[in-house]
Amino acid sequence: MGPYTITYFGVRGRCGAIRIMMADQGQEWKEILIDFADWMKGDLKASCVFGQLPKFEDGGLVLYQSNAILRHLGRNHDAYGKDGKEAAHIDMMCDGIEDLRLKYGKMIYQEYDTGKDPYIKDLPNHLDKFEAVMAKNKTGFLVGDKPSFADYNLFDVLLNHLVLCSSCLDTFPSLKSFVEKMSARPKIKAFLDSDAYKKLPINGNGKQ
Ligand code: 6SG
Repeated sequence: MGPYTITYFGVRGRCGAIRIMMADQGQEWKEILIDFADWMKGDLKASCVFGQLPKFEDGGLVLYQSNAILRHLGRNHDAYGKDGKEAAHIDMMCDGIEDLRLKYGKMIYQEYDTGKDPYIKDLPNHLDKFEAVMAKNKTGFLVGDKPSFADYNLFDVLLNHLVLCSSCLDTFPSLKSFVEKMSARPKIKAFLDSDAYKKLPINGNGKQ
């Protein structure tokens, strides 16, 4: 497997979870950051299967779609459950995280000024679902007893939401402890403290 390469815009965005997962799994990867002017030339866009980034390369394998990339890393690094039943639950959680990520993206990119406050007000009605799963599993992870790609995905989305609203996990003890423990994993901590991570804004329009 590998070496891995990410081609994406200079944001955390849809590569936040992928990068955190690679860091925690002890992987090194190459970053190709594309600026807006280069993207607008259109050649790279035309070469992408869905006309969008991120693009991910694992040796000769070229992948698009951030969740497909996470699943691929899950298979490569034994982070996709211990059997088919766990894998199915991990898929289910990842799809639930995608629903929240899409709602967040819509608010950030399309209606930040009018939508931010109602979004924060409604947020507990989404976070409580993840809290319930996390509390029920009791291992500190969504499924099974070690991190899966869904955990890295949830962790990234929760970090973004803590920037949006620093108190958003105060009523969700299992999620709060999950974020604290994931943040303290040595390789994740080193990555989150790195300039490579800190220099990137969360979103492409500067809102957060
Ligand atoms: C945008 O939506 O970064 N890809 C985005 N935008 C460029 O021409 N389902 C897939 C997946 O999960 C979604 C891909 C995603 O992988 S991500 C893309 O390729 C396009 O469609 C959010 C992000 N935005 C960065 C960005 C938006 C505005 C300024 C910077 C890039 C530069 C200008 C427009 C796009 Fe830009």
